[in-house]
Amino acid sequence: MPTSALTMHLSFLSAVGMLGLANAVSVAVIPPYPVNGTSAVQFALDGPFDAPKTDFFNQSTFQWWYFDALSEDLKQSIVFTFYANTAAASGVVGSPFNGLTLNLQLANGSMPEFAVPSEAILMATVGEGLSAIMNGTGYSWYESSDLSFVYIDINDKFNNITGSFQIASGAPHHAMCGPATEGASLLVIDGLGWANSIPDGTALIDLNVNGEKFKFKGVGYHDSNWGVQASSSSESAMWYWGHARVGPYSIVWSDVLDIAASKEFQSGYVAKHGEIISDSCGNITVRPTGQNSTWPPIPGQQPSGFHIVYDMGGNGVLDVNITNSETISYEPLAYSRWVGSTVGGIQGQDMYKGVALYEWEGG
Ligand SMILES: *[C@@H]1O[C@H](CO)[C@@H](O)[C@H](O)[C@H]1NC(C)=O
Ligand SMILES: *[C@@H]1O[C@H](CO)[C@@H](O)[C@H](O)[C@H]1NC(C)=O
Ligand SMILES: *[C@@H]1O[C@H](CO)[C@@H](O)[C@H](O)[C@H]1NC(C)=O
Ligand SMILES: *[C@@H]1O[C@H](CO)[C@@H](O)[C@H](O)[C@H]1NC(C)=O
Ligand SMILES: *[C@@H]1O[C@H](CO)[C@@H](O)[C@H](O)[C@H]1NC(C)=O
Ligand SMILES: *[C@@H]1O[C@H](CO)[C@@H](O)[C@H](O)[C@H]1NC(C)=O
Ligand SMILES: *[C@@H]1O[C@H](CO)[C@@H](O)[C@H](O)[C@H]1NC(C)=O
Ligand SMILES: CC(=O)N[C@H]1CO[C@H](CO)[C@@H](O)[C@@H]1O
Repeated sequence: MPTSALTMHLSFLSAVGMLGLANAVSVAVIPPYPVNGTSAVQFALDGPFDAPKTDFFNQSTFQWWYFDALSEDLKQSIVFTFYANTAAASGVVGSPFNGLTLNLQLANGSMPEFAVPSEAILMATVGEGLSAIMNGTGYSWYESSDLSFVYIDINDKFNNITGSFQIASGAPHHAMCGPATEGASLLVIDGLGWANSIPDGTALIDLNVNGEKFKFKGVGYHDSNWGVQASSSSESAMWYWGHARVGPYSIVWSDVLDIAASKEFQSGYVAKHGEIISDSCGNITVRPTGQNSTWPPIPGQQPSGFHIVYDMGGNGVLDVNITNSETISYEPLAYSRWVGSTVGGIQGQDMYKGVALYEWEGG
């Protein structure tokens, strides 16, 4: 592990210690089984942005840290999800408590998927950033204290995958409906939280997958979700979520429909040249397009793309169309994840092109 996150991590921690800044560091161990008791779960920003949002994980509390990247020709993509309490997070009974999944879209069109159970997760929060070792898996990550950089180190002996994944952020982190200030809401829907630490960035992927090179430079993204399973109305909700680039704009959306309550919760984010130009709730509408695009969606229907309209007040109306290029993950009636191309911009101004990675989740 020459450039492993662990090595960087330990040398960083000892450097911090020598500088007498040890109070900026907090360390946590998430055991590979639930802890009995009532967890204190955070849905408003209180402390380090990317830190675990519960004091411990009981049978029903969960969190995952998600990282993705796609190539600008839409032919390659990669998605990592690192889970604490996989069963509560995914609803898949019998899952290992801690674990990770890795989805690849290879240039030849095949889409291998890997799942690796983990022992304890060792975590250290420094500044706003979180670094972690998924013990016993060969996966670990290091994130800088200002969220400008993240590095995943892979030495996976089970699947014979080695190499690295990194993102240099190009767009500031944000809360659900505005800037990431103390106390800002991180609540997507009752029982589900969201912290978007890297809305857009330049990604470098350099892996060796069972002897084959998997290497590209593209667009990267990182966020985290957490929640309490039993109380979550996400059970009866469906959502559209995704991130895109179109010309100079970095865009992140989430448009959630609570089906039981018939209520829609929308969150939009746009940055340009590394500055947030709009970040709000209630002003962005995401709708499926093409032949099979009923809304609310009928499970099983596959639209051919999405139309996003975001009223940014004084900054104009962002209007973007996305056309699916490839379905990169699919669970019948429950979930689709795509990569696609974008066209759009601010109405009345220059129009641009770009790429996107996005999903529909049926709850
Ligand atoms: C947690 O609760 C379960 C069920 O009540 C019990 O079987 C288990 O021993 C408890 N675990 C601990 C560490 O106390
Ligand atoms: C876990 O903690 C949450 C509080 O955040 C509580 O609602 C839930 O009932 C607890 N689950 C168990 C199995 O104790
Ligand atoms: C694509 O490449 C992978 C890795 O080399 C290989 O395992 C797979 O069989 C290939 N798929 C196709 C459809 O050629
Ligand atoms: C993590 O793995 C290392 C190496 O196998 C082991 O020494 C250590 O005890 C493990 N830590 C935890 C908390 O499981
Ligand atoms: C793992 O991949 C390497 C190439 O990186 C190859 O030489 C080796 O045979 C593979 N090992 C197994 C067990 O497949
Ligand atoms: C749009 O966002 C602004 C700023 O967050 C907010 O004040 C306004 O109420 C929102 N409009 C709607 C229709 O929700
Ligand atoms: C997106 O498509 C809709 C029709 O589905 C069209 O009205 C709109 O102008 C398009 N926007 C852009 C930016 O192309
Ligand atoms: C899955 C699904 O709903 N497919 C439909 C998409 O639209 C075409 C044309 O209307 C139908 O023939 C498919 O059945």
